[in-house]
Amino acid sequence: MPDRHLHPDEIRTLFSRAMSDMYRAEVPQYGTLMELVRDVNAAALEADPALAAAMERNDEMERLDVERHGAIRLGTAEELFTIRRLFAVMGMYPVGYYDLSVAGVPVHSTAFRPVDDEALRRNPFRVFTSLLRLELIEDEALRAEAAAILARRAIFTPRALELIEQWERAGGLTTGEAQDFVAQALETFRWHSDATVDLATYRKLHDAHRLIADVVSFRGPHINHLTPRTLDIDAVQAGMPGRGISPKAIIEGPPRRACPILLRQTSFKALEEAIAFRDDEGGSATGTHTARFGEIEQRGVALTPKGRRLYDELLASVRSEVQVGAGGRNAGDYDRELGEVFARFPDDWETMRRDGLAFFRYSLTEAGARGAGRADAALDTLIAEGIVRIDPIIYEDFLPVSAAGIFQSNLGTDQQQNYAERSNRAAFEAALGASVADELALYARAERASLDAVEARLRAAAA
Ligand code: OOG
Ligand code: NI
Repeated sequence: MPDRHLHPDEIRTLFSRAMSDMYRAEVPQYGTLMELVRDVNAAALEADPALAAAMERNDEMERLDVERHGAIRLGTAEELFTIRRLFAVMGMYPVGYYDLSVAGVPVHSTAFRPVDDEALRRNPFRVFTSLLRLELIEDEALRAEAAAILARRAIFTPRALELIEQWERAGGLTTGEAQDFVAQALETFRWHSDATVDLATYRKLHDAHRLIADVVSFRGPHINHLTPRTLDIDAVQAGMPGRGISPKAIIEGPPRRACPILLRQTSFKALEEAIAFRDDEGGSATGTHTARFGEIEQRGVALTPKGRRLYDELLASVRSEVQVGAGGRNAGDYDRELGEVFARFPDDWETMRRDGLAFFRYSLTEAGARGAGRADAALDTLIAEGIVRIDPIIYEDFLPVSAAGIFQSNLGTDQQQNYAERSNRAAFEAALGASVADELALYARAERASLDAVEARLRAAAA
């Protein structure tokens, strides 16, 4: 009898733990940040029993301590194609298309993540995955050189490729195979302190864009940050200097609210790390490279298209009013403006629900479960009468404007560039070998399923 297959959710948990251990060993400040986040989360839950109860009810406690996302940047279509197959082994699928060229970053991206409720509850580990767009390099000779360098590298170990094929053939991996797979997959994400190019080539790539140098000069797509989830990002931001970490000037995303929406993020600056570059004599020359940083995030409710339009409109108005300069100039003005402008976004769950701004999960209260509700009553009535309860559906995805802000803060704010060619989702999906899922459809489906379950229970209670 063959050994039973390990569930993809369990392979994902093994992998996310291995990644976290590796990153903590490589970037000690990440470990410090994790401790700070753990302390802040414990204090937030103690100070807010309602939040603690809501998280219990929605099975969010289990995931909180293991929750994090990471990011990588790939160089070729083939790499993206294979990484999709690698993530599938762990139950992670491409969701969403993000075009960062609008922000002067020559990549487009997706997020690999679990999609169904049960898998998200167990471990929502996500990897924001970008593909370099070489076609956005203007210098033709440099573009050809970068393509040739990338064509020579192999970012997956032969054993990792074998195990991916084994998974595709057999529909799963045994426990032993899964452990082997995790160890092999980890190699793709590891940091390399030796570059594959000489210093002169690195500088040329770097002059075209720092991110191009980051992708092209190394043997693999090192994980460039791992982000734990906090319940109080302002407390973490304020607590960072006390633990020897200096955060970026502003928190990206919406302002602090009673009812959090979407995603708020902040980061600490990328480290300057020593790199051994090749030289012509077969020896090496020392230089530096900055790529790896730390980030934290606080997640709130997923917005409907209507809610998202309002969010985008308000944020754009703040950003056109106040520009945060290098070194955090105007950060105070920006935060004030953000708070004032977002007063237009309702800040209680029931108004947000009635206005169709956000997605919610519906369930029966205890009274509802005892059969106090009428199956034919309107939903608004059932909620008002305390028969049906609503809980926010957490936003599991990313925000391109925030992502660009994180990119910029790590690349130096002097790096603003505009690329003529824009969004090219079709090319991205062709490289991926699959289409990306529509995140809004996923939230709508989760909301619909909870409503159907409530209706069925009310009807059963009435019968
Ligand atoms: C990815 C930045 C995007 C986020 O949290 O929005 C991201 C990168 O720097 O490669 O991780
Ligand atoms: Ni991130």
